[in-house]
Amino acid sequence: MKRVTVLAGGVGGARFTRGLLAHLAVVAPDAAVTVIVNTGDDMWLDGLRICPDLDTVMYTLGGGINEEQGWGRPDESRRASAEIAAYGRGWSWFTLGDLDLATHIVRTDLLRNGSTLSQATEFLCRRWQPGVRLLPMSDQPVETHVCLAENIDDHTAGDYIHFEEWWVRYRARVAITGFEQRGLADSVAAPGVLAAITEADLVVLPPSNPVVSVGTILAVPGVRQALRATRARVVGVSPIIGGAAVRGMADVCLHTIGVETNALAVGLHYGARTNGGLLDAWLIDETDAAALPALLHAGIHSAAAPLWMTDLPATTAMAAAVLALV
Ligand code: FO1
Repeated sequence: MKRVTVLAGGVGGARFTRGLLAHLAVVAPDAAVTVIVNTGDDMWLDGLRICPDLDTVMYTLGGGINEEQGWGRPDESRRASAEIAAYGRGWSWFTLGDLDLATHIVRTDLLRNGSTLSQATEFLCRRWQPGVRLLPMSDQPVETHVCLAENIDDHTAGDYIHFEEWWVRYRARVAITGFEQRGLADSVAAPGVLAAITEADLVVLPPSNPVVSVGTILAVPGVRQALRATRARVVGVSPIIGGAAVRGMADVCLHTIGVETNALAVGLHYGARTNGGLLDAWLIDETDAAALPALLHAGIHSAAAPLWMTDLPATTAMAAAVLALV
């Protein structure tokens, strides 16, 4: 088990990877982990390039995360964003803490001076030392937008708003008709991304949002082909426990693309590798064990284990269960 690659979104993927690193430190100390991160949540705000999932993984693995929130920094203040709001600028409902702002300022400075997102990410990681190679899925900008199905505030049905406005301002409670991932078709996998998949010994789809996080990475041209071609075993971890999304509003996202919110449906959505899909194996929570026969019947080698990511021992045990599957 020398090379492990994780395709991660934000909080769920970051917490799982922290457990994976803890487990590998014991069973495979010389393993190298690459995390390919969703950049579809990224946006320009206050003239700064915000990369929520890259920062969440970097802070979580680098020891700088606000543990309760799962994003941003602990012991934050919001003096600068209050001043921006006083000018009537920015997104008053989107917290850009003073410490977090420094990350966006440094990244934007690097981008404006010719760095790619990969290079800027590598630079930021020199400080945080996440213990993994952190790769954006693409160096081209990709932004997930949602199409509103109803009027709200100054938006009307049919308008597209950025995913983060839907997710944070409206808590995904405003009906949408679908997602649009701007820039995705023209995007190119960032340097090292496809090789990190094809040359891995193990690829993990962690319990991130299967639609807007893992799904976005899978839609980058070449990624699915790399997953189909890789010599690695591809193992997924269900983000749905007992018919409910572990985190965030993944159930709303799944419903929007016509996938039921349960561990079996998401496993079938990713599909069995022996049947044109992506998964060699699928880890579900013990409460969903009744789905095991159907998953096996679909050609997906599966097992049940506790999947609540309550703390580091829990995520470490999850990682052990993933490795035991292959
Ligand atoms: N999530 C929230 O629910 N409220 C916020 O105000 C918020 C601000 C924020 C700022 C920087 C950042 O990197 C992430 C932030 N997030 C916030 C989390 C973000 O919406 C999620 O991490 C992902 O975009 C979805 O997984």
